[in-house]
Amino acid sequence: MTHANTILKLSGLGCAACASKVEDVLNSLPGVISVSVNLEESVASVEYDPASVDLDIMIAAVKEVGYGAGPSV
Ligand SMILES: [Cu+2]
Repeated sequence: MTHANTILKLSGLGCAACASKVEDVLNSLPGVISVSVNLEESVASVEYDPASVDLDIMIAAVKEVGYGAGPSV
């Protein structure tokens, strides 16, 4: 399994509960290996298997739980 890392820019996070909601939904995606959300910077750092999951899937999953997400660049 190959590993890749990406940073997602998040929006709409109000508190630590929002951050853990985003963390949970990303962690639930097949192919996501680890997730770390930084609430102050509103970013999620994701380690994943690019054969199983991609940025579009992650962004859609975050939007589904009510927050904004996009690529960091
Ligand atoms: Cu919150």
